[in-house]
Amino acid sequence: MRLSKLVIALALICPPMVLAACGGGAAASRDSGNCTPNGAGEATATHLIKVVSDPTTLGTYVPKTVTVSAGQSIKWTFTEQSMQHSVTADDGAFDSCLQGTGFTFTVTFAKPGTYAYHCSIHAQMTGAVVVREGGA
Ligand SMILES: [Cu+2]
Repeated sequence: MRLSKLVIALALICPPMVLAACGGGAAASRDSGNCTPNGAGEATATHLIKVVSDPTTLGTYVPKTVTVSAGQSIKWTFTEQSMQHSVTADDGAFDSCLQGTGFTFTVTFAKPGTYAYHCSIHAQMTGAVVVREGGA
């Protein structure tokens, strides 16, 4: 009886949005489903993209399109305060999975081409990376 009352008290103290923090969950990434991040590296990024809130589309990438040279890296920084988003390549080449504020995700683009990506839960959130031939 005592234990169940304690659990109920904790549930009342912790609103759903911060329940994970209250519960002491250490995981940096709280994925929905069975998503496993892939494609990330530790390279020093030459280009930065912010993942931010947007009144119309819930979230957006700033800037939405970035052009880099082959071999360069992009770092996405999640600054959204109210909900999680992902950086998910349309072809599956990279996927941050759903992440919250403070998460960063760096991808190195070795081959020229256009890499479209989106947020896995907000279809209206889209972006693209255009990779040109690397300079000598
Ligand atoms: Cu999103």
